Amino acid sequence: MTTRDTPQELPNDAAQDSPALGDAELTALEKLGWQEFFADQVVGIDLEKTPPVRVVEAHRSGLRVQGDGIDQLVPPKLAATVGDWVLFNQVLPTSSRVLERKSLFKRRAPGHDRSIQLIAANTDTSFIVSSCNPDFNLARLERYLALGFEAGVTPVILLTKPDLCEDPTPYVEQAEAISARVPVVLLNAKSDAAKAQLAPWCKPGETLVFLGSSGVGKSTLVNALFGKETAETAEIREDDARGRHTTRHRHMRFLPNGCAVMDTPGMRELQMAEAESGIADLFEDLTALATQCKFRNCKHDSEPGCAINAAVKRGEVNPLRLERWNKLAAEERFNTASLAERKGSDKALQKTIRAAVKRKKKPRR
Ligand SMILES: Nc1nc2c(ncn2[C@@H]2O[C@H](COP(=O)(O)OP(=O)(O)OP(=O)(O)O)[C@@H](O)[C@H]2O)c(=O)[nH]1
Ligand SMILES: [Mg+2]
Ligand SMILES: [Zn+2]
Repeated sequence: MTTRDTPQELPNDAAQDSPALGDAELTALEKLGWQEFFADQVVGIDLEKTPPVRVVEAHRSGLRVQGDGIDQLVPPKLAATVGDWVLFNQVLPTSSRVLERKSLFKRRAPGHDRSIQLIAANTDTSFIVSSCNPDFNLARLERYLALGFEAGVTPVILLTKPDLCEDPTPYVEQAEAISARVPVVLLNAKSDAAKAQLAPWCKPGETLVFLGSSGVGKSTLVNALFGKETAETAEIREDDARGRHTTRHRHMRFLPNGCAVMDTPGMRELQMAEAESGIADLFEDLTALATQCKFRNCKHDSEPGCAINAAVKRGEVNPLRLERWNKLAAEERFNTASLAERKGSDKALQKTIRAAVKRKKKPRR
């Protein structure tokens, strides 16, 4: 065991935001969002030996986990993310078992190493936050929503800063037109009303995550829910309404009623991968129409018998939306294939290495 595998006790000040202890009826695990779904997975397991803990923060140096009387940092080698429930191996933390997830929000990792980055696990609601200002972008919202659907999480669009624009109606109309399945809430994150507007989703045992570009007000909304400054916020740039990447790492805080709230840094790049069904759900009307195209591999470009293009001509489908769907779907196919290829080549490489090791071990005659 290397020293990096040894759990480190956190300094006192790091533990100051531990779960709220106000509600005596909840157990320590329930305060962290423990649900039947996870309890069912640990029947017959010795929980003294491997107690359940939840990943509450992700740092470069590792993952902070909390459980009943446990608050530690685990080296980043553990393949878990914020929101995960883990059966904590106290001797070798990186060998802890990650419990099956209820949901998982992930994206293709930025940069060139073809991999998936896990963003948030076991969330029940994903709030996709956008502001009523020039940074509002339909295509970007659709990306978040498709990944939300793919994650198996109910997405809700939150439109902030209505107080800073003359008329928020066009923003609301555009957001509402994206999908009939996605509620849209217009709210001033700095107002007293914000907390009450989000209350329908803040249920005991449930986990919420705030996602969206930098500067849209995610941390301001977290503070609204807690009724105090628990998350750092900062003014956006005046020239282009972009944020300053104030929140640096993903972390969870717990409301006294046992609802977990996750804040995330604004994501610059949101590349689709392994999200085919999420995209299909978001564009369900187009997905359904596509089954009526003459050719199964129709690109909905200029092929004869294309049901989608016919619908565009009849004025039933917005051509710009069709363009965005085509682009997203093509990007998803490319990224998913390239990830699969890498996984395949990794496997092939491992096989070659194993074979070489075997050959080396064979006694020479
Ligand atoms: N007037 C007004 N200001 C808001 C509203 N929401 C957020 N702000 C302000 O917008 C700025 C950015 O808010 P943050 O909460 O830091 O944004 P964020 O999404 O957490 O940004 P990152 O942490 O960088 O990803 C702050 O100055 C907030 O006070 C709103 O609804 N109305
Ligand atoms: Mg923030
Ligand atoms: Zn077609």
